[in-house]
Amino acid sequence: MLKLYGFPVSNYYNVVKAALLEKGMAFEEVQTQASGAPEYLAISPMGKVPCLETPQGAFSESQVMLDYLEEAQPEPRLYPADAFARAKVRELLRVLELYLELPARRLYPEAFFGGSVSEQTKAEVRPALEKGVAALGRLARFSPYIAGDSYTAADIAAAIHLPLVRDVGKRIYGEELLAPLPGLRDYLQRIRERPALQRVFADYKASLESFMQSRRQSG
Ligand SMILES: N[C@@H](CCC(=O)N[C@@H](CS)C(=O)NCC(=O)O)C(=O)O
Repeated sequence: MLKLYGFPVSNYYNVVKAALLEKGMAFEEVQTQASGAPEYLAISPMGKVPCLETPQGAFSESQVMLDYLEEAQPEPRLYPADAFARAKVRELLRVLELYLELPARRLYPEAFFGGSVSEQTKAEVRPALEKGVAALGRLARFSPYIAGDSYTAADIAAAIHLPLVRDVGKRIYGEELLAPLPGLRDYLQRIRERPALQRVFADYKASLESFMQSRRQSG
């Protein structure tokens, strides 16, 4: 059986978990924190979560996991069959990770964990996020899904990463950084209704308090 290493507050873990649930694949969740311990680095070379263990071995990187799951079990599809349409979904996934989630992540210590981030970092991240939002605006269709008429892996990533980017904007800059994406609010509400995402968000909520406590204890 597949084993998914990570924890239910990790957004990248949750993307893969939602894909497994959408596909109805059997998997075991192995509660794991990111770690530099040699035994974890042996299965996740950067020490990050998630890590996916398969009967043939383990590997890291959530987008690689999404590809693997699609190849291992094509139905129900999370990528279009057409090569170009599939490339557009992967383009959305990259833009969401590289140009929205990653810059926003630099602000998580202050936005979510009671720490502080330098004014310089805030000044650097803001234009980066604005550029990422503009890029997403050029790609997102919301008609009714982010890539067009079918629900894809990019919808899962959007449902999980974009609320974090939105909250960072509000908490750090006091602004709606995602305002240039008309239709986003309704779209997010709509896709959150999917049972797989409901389960992921319910598990997230259930473990948030103990996660925050452990962050506070570790300083
Ligand atoms: N590109 C990676 C990002 C994974 C990632 O950043 N995970 C976070 C938890 S949400 C993590 O492990 N952080 C600890 C670290 O960066 O060392 C993926 O898609 O899996």
